[in-house]
Amino acid sequence: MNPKSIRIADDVADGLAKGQAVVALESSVLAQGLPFPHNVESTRACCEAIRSQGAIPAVTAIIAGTPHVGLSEADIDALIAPENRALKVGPRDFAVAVAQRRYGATTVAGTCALADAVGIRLFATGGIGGVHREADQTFDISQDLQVIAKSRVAVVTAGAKAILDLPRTLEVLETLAVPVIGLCTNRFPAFYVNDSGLSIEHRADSPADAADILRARWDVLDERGGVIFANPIDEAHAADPDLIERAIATALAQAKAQGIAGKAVTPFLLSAVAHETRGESMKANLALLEGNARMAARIAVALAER
Ligand code: PSU
Ligand code: MN
Repeated sequence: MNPKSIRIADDVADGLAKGQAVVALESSVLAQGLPFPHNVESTRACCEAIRSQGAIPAVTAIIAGTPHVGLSEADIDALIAPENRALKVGPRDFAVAVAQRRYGATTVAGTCALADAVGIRLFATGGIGGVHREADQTFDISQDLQVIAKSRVAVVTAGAKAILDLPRTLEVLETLAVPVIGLCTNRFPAFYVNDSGLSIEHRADSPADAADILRARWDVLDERGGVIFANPIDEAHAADPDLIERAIATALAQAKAQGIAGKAVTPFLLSAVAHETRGESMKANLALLEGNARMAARIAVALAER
């Protein structure tokens, strides 16, 4: 992607030019993921968490046809304004959003592509997309996995979204040669819950150790692709696993009955789970977003120290 096509906010451009720590944030969670006002409050809290560690936050989106890295408050208001009908955008939607001067809220895939293009190496999200349950029937595998695999970006994520088929998501990440590193854990987290029961081979026990892995991948070995840092939600904010699994089963049945397909699946399931758990899943979602933002900032700061 041509970096000249991207409008970079002044503080972000300045930070990148000086080699300072910068952390990208997605905007799909703003426009499709969380209801107002939690969406705006959550993004503000994530930006604050990043600043508190000495890094610069950069929310990405397409604003009236121009890709942006670093949004103003006015950009965020415009992105979530119902009349602007923001699209959920990954790289496959970029050309259409630009050509048609649309607003686009970037998914993990979209955010990775924009971050990579401008040289932002750390990205904090809630949970990446992956292989959906029954993907053997639907072929529904998130664009996120392929784009992470080819972007020079490290994604800090609370595992993958719990609505997914987590064992198969890990298998596809292996196929795509994406390293998955547990942060202070050898267990793959399950978004709202800190342990999916699945093991992951590699771990890093500090931001400095995490940054060492990034330097080895990108500087020493000169490899192109991304890295996943699996950061479990802290115990105090984790949701009850049985409640979550029951809610997911209900949500999946509703999605099937209503014929929900394609990119509508993930937003539908997450909001159905929030409804079924009377907001418990959303509370966990807000906590893990902020925790991931803080951790990504720590790793970005460690990476910037040379
Ligand atoms: N968080 C939400 N809802 C979402 C997403 C995040 O609460 O829709 C976005 C993320 O940006 C993630 C994307 O990258 O959903 C995955 O969607 P899909 O499964 O369609 O690839
Ligand atoms: Mn999909």
